[in-house]
Amino acid sequence: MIKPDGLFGNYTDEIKKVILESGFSILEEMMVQLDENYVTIFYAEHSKKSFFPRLVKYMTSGPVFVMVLEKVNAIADWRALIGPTDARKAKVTHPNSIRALCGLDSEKNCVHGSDSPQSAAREISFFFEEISSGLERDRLDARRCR
Ligand code: DGI
Repeated sequence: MIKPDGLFGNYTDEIKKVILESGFSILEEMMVQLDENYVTIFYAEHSKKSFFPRLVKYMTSGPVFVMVLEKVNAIADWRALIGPTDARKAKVTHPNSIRALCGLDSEKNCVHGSDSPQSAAREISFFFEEISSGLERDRLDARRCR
């Protein structure tokens, strides 16, 4: 996922280029504006943390761009490519990582990556089944209202 700061900074094309040059295929992609409810579901594991209200504000501050990436060892390789959670640390320890390129700190870190096959399955289904069927419903409702 490219987070709102990645989109605001116009990093999408550059990140997609890195993705393809690193041997990933992009199977699905979608731009979506998250709301508080969606962020609370997506980041349920962090919902009791002190930084959660800031995380919700940030993740709802603009659209996100979500992709399904495919590659042998995709999860570990993508996590290595994005670098550590704190972009300030990434700039020192992983200067070629995506978070070093476009992230700011441990909150505004530009990109997300699933951390296990289980979370990848959950997150792919969340975006490309639950959210996209909701968007399709909204689109059909809007057409019916015209
Ligand atoms: O899987 P990661 O995104 O690398 O890291 P994570 O699952 O530990 O945290 C998820 C997101 O929550 C992270 O990308 C940004 C936010 N976050 C994590 N730790 C902090 C944080 N935000 C703030 N403000 N402070 C933190 O310490």
